[in-house]
Amino acid sequence: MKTFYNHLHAQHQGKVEMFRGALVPCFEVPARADHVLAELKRRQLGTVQNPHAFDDSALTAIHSPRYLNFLATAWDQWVALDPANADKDILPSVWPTRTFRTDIEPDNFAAKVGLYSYDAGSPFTSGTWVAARAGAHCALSAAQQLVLGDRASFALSRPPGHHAGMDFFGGYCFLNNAALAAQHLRNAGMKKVAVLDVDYHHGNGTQAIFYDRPDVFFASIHGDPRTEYPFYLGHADEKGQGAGLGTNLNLPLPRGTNYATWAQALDTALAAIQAFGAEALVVSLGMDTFEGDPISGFTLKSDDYLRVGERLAKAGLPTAFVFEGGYAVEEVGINAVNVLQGFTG
Ligand code: SP5
Ligand code: ZN
Repeated sequence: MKTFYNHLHAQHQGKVEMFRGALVPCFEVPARADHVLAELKRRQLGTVQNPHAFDDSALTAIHSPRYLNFLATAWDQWVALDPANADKDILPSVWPTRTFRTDIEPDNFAAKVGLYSYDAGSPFTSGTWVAARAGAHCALSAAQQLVLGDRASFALSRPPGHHAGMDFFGGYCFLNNAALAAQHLRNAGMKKVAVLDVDYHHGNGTQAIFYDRPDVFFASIHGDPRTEYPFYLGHADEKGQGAGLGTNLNLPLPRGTNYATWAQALDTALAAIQAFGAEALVVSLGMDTFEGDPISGFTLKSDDYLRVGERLAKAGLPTAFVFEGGYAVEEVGINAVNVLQGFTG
């Protein structure tokens, strides 16, 4: 299995995020990817290479031009406000909620940041655009590897992607890597593809991007949004709309869910993906279902991830894994590589 990795991920290094009225150290740190890379090398699981180059137009297949333009210029706009801003991250503080207009991009920078985001937990830093773009290229390269005929591939990228929508960031995510990978497979001629999101948090961005699409099935197993982030999407009654009705499957589970129950949901999701007739699978591989995760509530153990990989392999589909969340930094490498090892056998 080929892994696509770019050291530029480390350019995205947030300082603090908003939590309960205080600024706390970021959970989504560069060391997460470093641990996965080290474990891949330690176990000699496949090869690691740099992503291929892609034109920025590859990104407009999923994201809006005005959002991409914002991401590309946000840091310079921020520092132009005040040179002292260079020492601080950008954190949104104002948002357009119901009854506000979102069709006009404000000139005010803080208002722009709010237009393109939905939480105060996702700092935008000096290196966020460079890292996110390189990460997206990892995901596109992993998808391309399936087009070339490989059984599996891995995008070891950060920041993660599944909370990012067509034109917004949030949940530590800026570009939706899994959606970009799925769209790349479609553009390459695969008629039906599926995204399976096993991150602890519902992949609201991915769901929204494909919600009315009949050609991309989205399935997600996650903490119940009534209590878990991202709160406002991810309920079981969200089934898709229009031509996409029936191509969205949410399997919310309560805090405290163990592997036995979680694995039943995984079988349900894989059966639906088979019934849909997907030709390839993109897995949003979040490792925050782990019992030791500091911000999540499931109780999966490290060995369980070997079984997860085995179950995914049984679906028999070409599979691109895309790294998402997982904040138990010391264990995230072992857990992620266990999935890949379980898959490859
Ligand atoms: C990709 C991904 O996993 N994003 C998750 C974003 C979660 N953001 C909200 C985090 C809330 C932090 N709660 C801290 C609890 C400390 N006890
Ligand atoms: Zn997550």
